Amino acid sequence: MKPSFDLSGKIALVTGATHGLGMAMAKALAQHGATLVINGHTPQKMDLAVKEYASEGITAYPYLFDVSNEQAVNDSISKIEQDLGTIDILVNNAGMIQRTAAIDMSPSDFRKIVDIDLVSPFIVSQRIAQSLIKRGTGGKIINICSMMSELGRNTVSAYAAAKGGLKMLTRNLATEWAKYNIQVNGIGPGYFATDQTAPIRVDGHPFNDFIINRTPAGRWGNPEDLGGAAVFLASPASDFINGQILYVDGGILATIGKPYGE
Ligand code: GCO
Ligand code: CA
Repeated sequence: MKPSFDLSGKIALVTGATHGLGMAMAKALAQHGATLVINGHTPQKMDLAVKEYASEGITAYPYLFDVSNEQAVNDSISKIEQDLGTIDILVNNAGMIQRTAAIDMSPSDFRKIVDIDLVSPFIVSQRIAQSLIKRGTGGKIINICSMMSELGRNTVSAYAAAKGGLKMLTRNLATEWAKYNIQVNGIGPGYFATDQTAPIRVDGHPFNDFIINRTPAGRWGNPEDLGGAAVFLASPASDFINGQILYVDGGILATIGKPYGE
């Protein structure tokens, strides 16, 4: 039997899907048949995003809510369920980064990053799992992790702590919800050309050359490079895969790196 990557009849919610990696993954899910629900928290960005999806023939159903606000998450998911039905596929993509040396990082900023990048995926996953368990036919949760789920780097202490935590949350939720036929996996993007990395990607910034040299593929990832992994982990083709992080990194984690010029 051919493995199925078909998402027809499924409802997918992608958080933080108004731009960047979230948008690229959301497009891929829709192109494979899913009904697409997008979350964002800025009305103007949301309007632009809906138009961008439409320009590619994709209907995106927009829901504005703050993923770190439990009440807002509960109310919005209930609304989505009334409007469209139970969410089958959740991509916890919304996240934020702050690049500040650990010695200067305020505890309140640290907490804010952990709240968005780690606590929010828990809140949204729990709410959606409650409905999936009630319905009883399973579903898919995909947590967007990072290179920083595995590696440290100067200036990203809170982000790395949160993304490392998200990897373990993935394994833990996979453990607890496997019996309901819910698969919880993660995608760990390497270094991608997005707005988030724009400040460290500018020509002449030492980090730009560093990443290109550090990545066996020799380039930054394009958001579209994530589509295949998202579709795979959302589809029946991955039904016996649970608690894994699939790194889409051009080979970074496979290697210690190489000296410049090699
Ligand atoms: C950084 C980058 C990373 C990436 C990504 C790597 O400052 O090192 O922004 O954090 O965004 O998550 O996988
Ligand atoms: Ca962009």
